[in-house]
Amino acid sequence: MQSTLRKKLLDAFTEHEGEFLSGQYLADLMGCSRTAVWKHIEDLRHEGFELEAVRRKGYRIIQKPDHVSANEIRLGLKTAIIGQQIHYKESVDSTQKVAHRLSMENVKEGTVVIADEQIGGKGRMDRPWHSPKSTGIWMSVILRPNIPLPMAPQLTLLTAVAVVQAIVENTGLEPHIKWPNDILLHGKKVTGILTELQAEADRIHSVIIGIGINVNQTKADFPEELQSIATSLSVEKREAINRASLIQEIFLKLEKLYLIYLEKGFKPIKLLWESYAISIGKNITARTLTGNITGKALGITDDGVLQIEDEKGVIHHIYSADIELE
Ligand code: BTX
Repeated sequence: MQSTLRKKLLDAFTEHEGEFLSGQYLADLMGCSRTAVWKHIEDLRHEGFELEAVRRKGYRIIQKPDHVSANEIRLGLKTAIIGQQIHYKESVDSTQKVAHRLSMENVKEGTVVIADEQIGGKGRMDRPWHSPKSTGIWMSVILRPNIPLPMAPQLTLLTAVAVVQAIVENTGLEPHIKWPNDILLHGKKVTGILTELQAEADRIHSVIIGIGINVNQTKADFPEELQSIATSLSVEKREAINRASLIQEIFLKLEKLYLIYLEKGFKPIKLLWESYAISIGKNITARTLTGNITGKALGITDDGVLQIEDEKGVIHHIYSADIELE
């Protein structure tokens, strides 16, 4: 009940962005007394929202805190699918694990798990993902596309495009993508994406897309072994970034691209992906589980598979690897 009222309140402020809303208007909308509205407003204040209250005009939200719980993300959210359900945890082992559990319970498509901190954040092949408290975006999105299993890696590429577009939109920074899942700023990793599947036979039950973004860490916040390879948005931009606003932008871009993808397939996404990729046309080494392949990166196929031409002119198809640029 409380959370439904809260949602109504935040939805009203979202719809009337920057405007004053009177106590009476909100009371009518929420179906409660003006005193109850005032209590909700006070609660928001305690949670760090900056609100202005003016006699005869009402209330207006001036700034939301840099929290990433459902409230801050709901205020201003313009999507219809992604982020409509948010499970926020202050501290969690890995948002992927929580999302896997929720997905088994058949939660709605677009449900997102967000944590302020991960103790056991993971990358690909069970590598650790450093996810310190209150500085980054650590989240997992549950999707249920009706696509065959081999197409699932395309969603990693799609997500990378969405995150890059959102970063460009929100910060003006210009990140690049290194196949398949690294987003880099000035050659350093600012984002990692981990796509995991729940499938039966060759049908996908759900795709769990883990997104880790370094947002407000300082250089010193990174452990020594990451300092030369990792960076954050605020290090590059030299100012603090509001995480909730960036999350909203990611949801919006992700939803737009996802709907295009479901309707038109991977081709339009592929073109966008290639426009942000740094490796295409360059000499690279792909470190795969079965050995290294060095050559020129030709591009990706319509299925999202990386093609490398070695010095003998043989074209290799790379499904999974770490890439080094030469
Ligand atoms: P990856 O395997 O491509 O990258 C993992 C490697 O990246 C690590 O071995 C380390 O060298 C480096 N690394 C670790 N932490 C960071 C960091 N914060 N910034 C930059 N480099 C780092 C990438 O895997 C996929 C990461 C997905 C993370 C999200 S967070 C939400 C969700 N929950 C979860 O447990 N994982 C995903």
